[in-house]
This record gives sequence, C-alpha cells and structure tokens, in this order.
Amino acid sequence: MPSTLAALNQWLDEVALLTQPARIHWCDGTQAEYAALGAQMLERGELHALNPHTHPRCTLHRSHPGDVARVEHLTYICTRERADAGPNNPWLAPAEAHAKMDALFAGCMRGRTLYVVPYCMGPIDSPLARCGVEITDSAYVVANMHLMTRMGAPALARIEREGRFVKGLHSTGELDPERRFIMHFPEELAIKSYGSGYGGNALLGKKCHALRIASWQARQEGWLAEHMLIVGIQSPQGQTHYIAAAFPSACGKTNLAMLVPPADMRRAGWKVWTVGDDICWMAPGKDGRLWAINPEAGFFGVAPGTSAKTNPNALAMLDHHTIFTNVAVTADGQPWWEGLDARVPALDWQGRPFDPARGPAAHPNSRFTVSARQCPSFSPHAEDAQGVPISAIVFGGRRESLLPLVFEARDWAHGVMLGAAMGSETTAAASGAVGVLRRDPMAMKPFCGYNFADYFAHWLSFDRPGLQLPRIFHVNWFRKGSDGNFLWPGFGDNLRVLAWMLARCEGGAAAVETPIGRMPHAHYLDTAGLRLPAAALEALLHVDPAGWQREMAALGDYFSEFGARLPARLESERRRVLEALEAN
Ligand code: GTP
Ligand code: SPV
Ligand code: MN
Repeated sequence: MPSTLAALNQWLDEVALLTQPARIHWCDGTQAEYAALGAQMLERGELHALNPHTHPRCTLHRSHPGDVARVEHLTYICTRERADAGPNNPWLAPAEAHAKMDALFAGCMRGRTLYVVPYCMGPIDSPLARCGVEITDSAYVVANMHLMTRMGAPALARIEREGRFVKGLHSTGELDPERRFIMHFPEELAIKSYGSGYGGNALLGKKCHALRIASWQARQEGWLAEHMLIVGIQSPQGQTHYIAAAFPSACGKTNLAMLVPPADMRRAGWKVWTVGDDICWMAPGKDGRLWAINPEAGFFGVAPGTSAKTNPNALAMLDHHTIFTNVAVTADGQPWWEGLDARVPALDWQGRPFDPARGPAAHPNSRFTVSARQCPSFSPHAEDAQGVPISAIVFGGRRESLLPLVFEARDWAHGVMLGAAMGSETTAAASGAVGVLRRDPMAMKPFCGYNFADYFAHWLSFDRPGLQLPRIFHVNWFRKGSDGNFLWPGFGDNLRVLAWMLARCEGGAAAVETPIGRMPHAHYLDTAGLRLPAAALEALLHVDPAGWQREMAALGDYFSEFGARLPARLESERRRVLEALEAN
C-alpha cells in the first residue's frame, strides 16, 4: 500500500534510512490487522490475556516501571524564536533538537518492524478534522491508535487528497529516562518522540498533535484546540445543551463526560450524552456560535477510582474489547484497581504477588483504552461532521480550599482571566510530585504549543461582533472540610451544578453578584435529593475576601512572568476583581 503522495513516500524513505527497520508495515486500519497485532503481542508477552468469560477480548499491558506517565520536563516546543514557545514550555532551537533526536533514532529500528500509521483526528468527513501520519516501532502504540483515532486506509485517502499532514516519528527506544525526549516543531508540523511507550508521550495523534501542534495552528487560523471534555445535557423539557469543560489531567473530565444523573434527576427526565472526554476542537460557525468536535475516537482514561458507583457508564464499556495498562489482576484474571470494589487482587501492576506494603496494586496512573462507541452514553451527534454547538465553557481544578463549588464569569474577558488563573494540585498523570498546587491555565500548562501570553490574547480575540460566545463558569469538585474529606459528593451529583449553568444559559436562574463573579443562591442548587449538611453547602458557596485578595495578588506575580507580551486586558480584569474585593 505505498502512497501516491510523494511527500509521504520521501519522508518514509528518509526515516527508514535513519532508523534501519527490518520491515515496513503500512497500517490499513482493518479489524484483521488489529487482531493479528494483538495475537503477535500476546505471543511476545507485550500483552497478557485477561479472563475471557468476564472480559472478552480484553488485554493487559505492563509498561516498563519507569515509563508510566507524561514527562513534562522532557517535552519541548522547538520554535525558531525562543519567545514563541513562552516561559510555559521547555525550548530548544529546531536544528539542535533535530540533531539530538536524529542521533537517538539512528539505527534504533534494527531488527524491528516500522509501522506507518495514517490517522485522522476527528470524524473522517469533518471539515474541522485534521490528519497526520505516525511512524512507530511499537505494536502497542499501533493497537492504541486503532482505538483512539480513525486510522488506516480512509485516513490515507484524505491525506492524499489534502496533501498536508502532521509528521510524527516515534520509537520506544531503550526506555532509558536519560534518552527520552518528546519534541514538537510547530513551524514544520512535525513531532519526534523517543524513549517512552506511554500514552501521552507515544500516541502522537493525542496530546502532541491534537493539542500542542493543533493549538499553534488554531491560533493562526482562528479556532481553539483545548484540553476539554464535551458533554450534552438534555433537560426534562427535551432541550440538549453542549458543555465543554477544561480540567487538568486526572481532575474529572472522563467522569463528567460520562455522568449518570442521580436518581431524582433521572426520574425528572434529565439525560447525559458523551461527545468527548479529553480534547475539544472548536471553531466559530456560520451562526456565530462555537461548534466543537472530539478529535478522538476512543478514551484513554484513568482506571483508579472508576467504579459502578462513580462512573457506571465507564464500567459498562470496559468489560470487553479494552486494553488495560498497568492495572492489577485478580486471581481469576480480571482487571482490578483501587476504588473498583472490595476484592483483593492477586498480582500488582508489575505482575508481582500483591503486597500492600509496596503501595497501591494498580499504578495510580493506570489507564484503559477503549473505542468511544462502546460507551453507553455516547452521543448520536458525537460524529456529526459539523460538530455540536457549545452553550457553556467550564474551567475547574483540584483545589482543597478557597475555590467555591461554582461561579460564573461576568463576561468573556472575565472568563478568560478565570481560565488563565486556574490552579490545580498535581496528579499521577505526569511524572513528579503529586498534590502540589501549581498554575495550570485552562488545563493547558502541559499542552499549549506556544507562548501562553499569545494564547490568552487569542482567547480574548473571540470577543468580537458577530460571535455568540458561550457563558464561562468555574467549578471545584474537590473542596475539603476540616476532616480532610471532600465536601461535595461529586460524580453524578455534579449534574446539579450543570443544571444551574444551563438555567443561566437559558436566562432562567437567578445569581448573586460577588466580587469574584456570579454565584447560585444555595436554594437554587437542586440538592433536595442529597444528604448534604447545610454547613457544607454554605462552605462550598462561601467567598473568603482575604483569601481571594492573596489569590489575586499571586496571580499578578504569575502574569508578570509574561512581561509586556501579556494582553493588558487580562491584567485589567485581574485588577477589577481585586478592587471589587477591596471595596467589599
Ligand atoms: P486525564 O485523562 O488525565 O486528562 O484525566 P480526566 O480529567 O479525564 O480525569 P478523570 O475523570 O479520569 O478523573 C480522575 C480521578 O478523579 C479519578 O480517580 C476519579 O475517580 C476522580 N474524580 C472524577 N470526578 C470526581 C468528582 O466529581 N469528585 C471526586 N471527589 N473525584 C472525582
Ligand atoms: C492526560 O495526562 O491529560 C491524559 C493522559 O489525558 S495522556 O494521554 O497520557 O496525556
Ligand atoms: Mn488529558
């Protein structure tokens, strides 16, 4: 299946000359190909079979124990001008980065198969979709790309028609953290990733293309590439609104996207439809609204914490045709992770007999890979070529204190400032310490492919005549009480907060003006079906003026890191909140 596109053939020739593979396999994306790859990996021990009675066609991959998460300090944006990458990204000059990477890639595929993976991010017939080709020596990566993207012959046909594609080169290498880099060349629409087999580092269509490269393109072309879920909320009146929400890694996107309404709201007629759980591409439509697609075709989700109680939709899709990575296993060969149920697993994520003294049985960043079509709540509009119209944008983080359950921005510029101000406690999705509060504007700290100052300016540029922009909200499901427990039940009950937002979008619900934004009256949140102490709800909706003054002062220090490049409007929005707090 050699391509008719000369640029593709030529690039492949160059890569093959450099990496010296024993054979080249052009992926066609068929089920037969997927099955053959699976059989080879089972035979080589790269995948392990799971219980075929409880989990038909499910497999387990155990990664190298030192290769379990994204590596942000080794992930570079290589632009000609250092300032274009911004203080928010590690940077290397393109020539230097290519030389460094090509030295690593030299001869690295000797004796191995080179896979050519043409893929399309987004519905294959969508004008919003974009294509790429990943060259990799990892069968595990190819299998994951089968589930996560539209890959193979249809994608190649689109690439040949368009003549344009993102070039991604990946090798698992020696899995030596000293010889591991993920380099992005936005000016060349190219990615080079070496030394890791982990999702975000190796499935190049995902974070590398659909966020870092796409965010660069989106700025040039007037659209947005965001780390957001997309969910449709159908009210008892039958109207469906779509919400896009940016939460940092392992902070609840998958769970909100697949939310099951609590019993009282389900009885009242609320329904929830999943469009995407991690990435959202949105562009202004002819009607002035923002229309969004999920560029992915599958979910690469966090396993720990997923249970019949927290996320029944996820659990229902994970009992067949799923690849698990770094989960534990029960004595009868079922996948298991912390939070699933009360069983005790036999083997930990490294395949050793489980010993609680060694820590959790499943790796805290263990994941599942599954086709989105297996999700019971998958929206009938998830694959619409034109996308879905967005009514509300939600920002949120993992904040044990200060940040209230929900508040609404006064207008777009205020909302952009709230997004830029986002902070969150770090999680196991990236290497490094967990639970440390850091700035993560719009949940894009690890994923924005250019200078954050320019990114904020790009967001602000949508505030113009002719556009009907979504309302912007901020949420926090992770406030803790003095006992260290979460104050808000979260998960399905988050729909109570979304319902207030939708009422706001329809002009229905009242709001209280506060210095930080608009908030619901406690009685406006439908918490009748909840056993939530009044004191907890009050704490969740409390604005602490002194704490907020400190927060806004710290934001000023953060903004000053961007110097004169920071849009003045952002700083004036910050001052406005500070002044309102002082006047209060
Ligand atoms: P990435 O795939 O890393 O981008 O993460 P994500 O944002 O999709 O996070 P996910 O939904 O997988 O949630 C991560 C963890 O947070 C899981 O362990 C969840 O159980 C937990 N979580 C999600 N929603 C809530 C919530 O509303 N409340 C609480 N307390 N925990 C939650
Ligand atoms: C994240 O870390 O935000 C993820 C997982 O969604 S990864 O694909 O590895 O980036
Ligand atoms: Mn993510």
